Amino acid sequence: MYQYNDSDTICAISTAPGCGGIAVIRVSGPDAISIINKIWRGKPLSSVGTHTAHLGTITDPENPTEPLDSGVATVFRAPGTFTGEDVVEISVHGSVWIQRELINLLIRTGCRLAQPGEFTRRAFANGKLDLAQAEAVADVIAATSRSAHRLASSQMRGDFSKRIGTLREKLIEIASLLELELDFSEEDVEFASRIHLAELAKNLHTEISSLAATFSTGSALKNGIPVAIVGEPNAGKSTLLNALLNESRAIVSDIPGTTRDTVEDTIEIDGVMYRFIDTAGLRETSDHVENLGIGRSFEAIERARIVIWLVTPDISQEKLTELHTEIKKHLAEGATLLTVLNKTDLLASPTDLPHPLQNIFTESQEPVTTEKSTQRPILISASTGHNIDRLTQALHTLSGTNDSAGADLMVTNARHYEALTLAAESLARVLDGLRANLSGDFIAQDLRETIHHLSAITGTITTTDLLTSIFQNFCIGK
Ligand SMILES: Nc1nc2c(ncn2[C@@H]2O[C@H](COP(=O)(O)OP(=O)(O)OP(=O)(O)O)[C@@H](O)[C@H]2O)c(=O)[nH]1
Ligand SMILES: [Mg+2]
Repeated sequence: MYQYNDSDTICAISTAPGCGGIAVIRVSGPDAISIINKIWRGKPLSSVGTHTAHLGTITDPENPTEPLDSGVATVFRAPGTFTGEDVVEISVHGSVWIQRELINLLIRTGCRLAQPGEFTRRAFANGKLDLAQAEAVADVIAATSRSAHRLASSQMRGDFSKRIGTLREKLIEIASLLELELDFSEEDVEFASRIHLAELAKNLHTEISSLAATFSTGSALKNGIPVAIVGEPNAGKSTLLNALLNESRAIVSDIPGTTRDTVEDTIEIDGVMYRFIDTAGLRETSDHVENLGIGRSFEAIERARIVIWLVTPDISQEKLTELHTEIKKHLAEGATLLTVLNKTDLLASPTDLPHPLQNIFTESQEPVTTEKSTQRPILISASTGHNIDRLTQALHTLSGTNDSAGADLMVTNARHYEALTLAAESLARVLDGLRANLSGDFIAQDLRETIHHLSAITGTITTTDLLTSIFQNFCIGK
């Protein structure tokens, strides 16, 4: 169980586990400086200024003849520190043994081992960060692409919290107008016109809903956008996966039905992380294992935000229609189907398309569904690499990173999404109440609920259980 006592001085290894050039051990709490002073040979740290670094030797007072290591202690004095407490970071040689010995020595000298996320939890407790910012610290550490990093660092800086704060203030304003009306209800005075309040509430509802709607893109950017590559056996799906990843990840052969299971890998292209999923070719077969694989291909379509449907010049009209219908049946809401013609190197000229493809690529753009789609079909050759860059450009357009409207303000955290959805729901009831001219009591209650949900995002209102569940997912030392 997570025991939280903020009067303890805590310590933890803050660098990655294992052996590195340097390891950093972080100590935070009221006794941070005095504890380290006891094991420090060099300038007494009690007399040094804040944000200063000092070379010295770490020595166990019980074994004074054999120093543990030489290292650098950086002293940060409260309150201007990450946790808001006195903090000392000791950099030592990155030996696993030195790290372990130093931690043991610190514990013997009066520190306690930090719980996961406890440094950040203390930063939150001491008002250095609000809850959404604290959560973003973990996201910044976990970011594996430019877009994921951009979203997380903007949230860590407080842009998202500021937006939530503004929404909350506007709601409080409406609430106070309503409360005022309640206070004077006996005198039958209406301070704010209901029409005006409904107008305000409606605008806020739109704002909250559209913020919540950014979650699907936000979470895809944070975790990697799932892109399924589907099509008939031998269409070149595995060849395309390998071309996109720039490595020979999946087996390619001219035997239809080579890929039996889904093959997944991630890669960052132009700052966006994609999770490409190569699938078993779609066809009727009596092979049991292959059929299991085809079942997984449909699951991959259902999970994908973008589906690349790879077709080849020799596809028949019948097959084209049949597959199109089948794939669309499994397409998730809001997902995009991108039809791509492969093996164009086999065509005498790109305009030399067989009849059924003429239909799909010239007259009808139907397979390319959403308004975000690139309207022109993409003609590639997975084996020569021709136009793969056009395909990745199309993916970039579909990724949502180009949506300029507050691209950095996206919901990436499921907890925030849930809170925004609940806030939108209770605000919708406020709106209904205002329109139905219900008594101010009822409306004020739903309004308070809306404010509560927004407050939970930034942690203005919080519970120990919530904090525990958030911080226990952090790594130790953060
Ligand atoms: N000429 C030409 N051949 C290609 C191209 N892309 C793939 N091929 C060939 O087509 C055959 C099938 O390629 P794969 O990538 O294994 O096809 P797949 O869609 O993964 O097939 P399954 O796993 O069986 O569903 C191989 O012989 C590839 O070399 C292309 O752009 N042009
Ligand atoms: Mg394959």
